[in-house]
Amino acid sequence: MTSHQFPAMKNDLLLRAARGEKTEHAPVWVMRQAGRYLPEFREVRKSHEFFEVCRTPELAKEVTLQPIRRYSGLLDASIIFSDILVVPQAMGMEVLMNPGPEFPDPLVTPEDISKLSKNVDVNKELRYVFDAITETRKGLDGAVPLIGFCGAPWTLFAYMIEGGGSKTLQKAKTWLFRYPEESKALLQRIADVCVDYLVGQVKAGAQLLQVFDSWAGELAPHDFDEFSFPTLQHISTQVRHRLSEEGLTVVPIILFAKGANFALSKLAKEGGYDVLGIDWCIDPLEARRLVGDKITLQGNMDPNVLYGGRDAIERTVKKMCEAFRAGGGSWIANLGHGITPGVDPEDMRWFLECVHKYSTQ
Ligand code: 1CP
Repeated sequence: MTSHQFPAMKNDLLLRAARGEKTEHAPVWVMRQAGRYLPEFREVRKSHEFFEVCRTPELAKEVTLQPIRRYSGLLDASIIFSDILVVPQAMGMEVLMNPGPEFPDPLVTPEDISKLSKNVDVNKELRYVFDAITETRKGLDGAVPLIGFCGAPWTLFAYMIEGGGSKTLQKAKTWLFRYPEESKALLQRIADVCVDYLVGQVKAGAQLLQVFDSWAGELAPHDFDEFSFPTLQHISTQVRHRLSEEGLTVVPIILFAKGANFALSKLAKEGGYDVLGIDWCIDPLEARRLVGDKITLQGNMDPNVLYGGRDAIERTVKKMCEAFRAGGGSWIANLGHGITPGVDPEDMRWFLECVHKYSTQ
């Protein structure tokens, strides 16, 4: 139940796979499927700034639907067009996109935490995302489920301190090692906003949720355990608790902790997620061995294979499908990270066609 009435679902493959059911073929979607590799997206961006697209429900709906229209019948999910950095914005930080993320005033020392908003009202600050979700869900007309998402606390913490992308995360790690207690308090504060934000997305119409911990693999396993894992577990537990308390559908939750393959076993046992995303640095069969048979896996082709031509794409998809099938259990086909701007949209189509061909049971 949500507070809205939506069209009946015509394709619920993704929802079934996420709940651990066997499906006719692996449902497939691609991280960043609405984005710069699509000419129709670049066209919208010519006249609208990045966060303007996020903040205008009509535009966010349009770009979310672009890949669904272009690859009609081939994609099994849509993901709301937004960015993980809308959460730091809601917490009172300024974020620019040019072309990568830039924080003019990043957090430098723990004293700067006092500059963040004390009580973040997501219904006010992120209402535009909820409205975009409701509009998009209507616009999809039941074609495929709509995924809502947020960034994981550790990944957001890293951006808020680094002030943008970083190769080494030196500043964010300095905080972890020099100010561990202040860091944990900030991570927890971010996690609480994420919980409210994810619950609000389900209320607005999101049918699945994904948490992106893009920088998880930059941490030593013991640092991941200490700083990232507790907040990831807090999010899954609290979101489920709040959804059931408020009489909303307890939707499946996906965690993509990129590069944290060392943590797969623990995440499967104690993380509280229905689906675990994997990147291409682990064999799907090995991932299955680590997570057991209850969890759905998602992934995992190297996005750069999309630059290798049709034969390379077909060979790799075939191998990926064989490995996931050999492992047993349910899975969702995806790339091992987001699709990049230089990919030819027809090569993306070929990837989707190959998944349909080789993942049919
Ligand atoms: O000019 C543009 O249009 C900017 C390109 C772009 C796009 C299309 C950015 C800037 N964000 C997005 C959309 C986006 N970001 C989505 C949309 C839904 C979809 O998948 O189709 C999603 C899910 C994200 C999530 C996101 N943003 C992540 C997590 C996933 C990942 O790739 O690891 C991260 C780390 C970001 C930060 C971000 N936003 C944009 C860029 C270029 C980046 C990464 C910068 C960096 O390298 O640190």
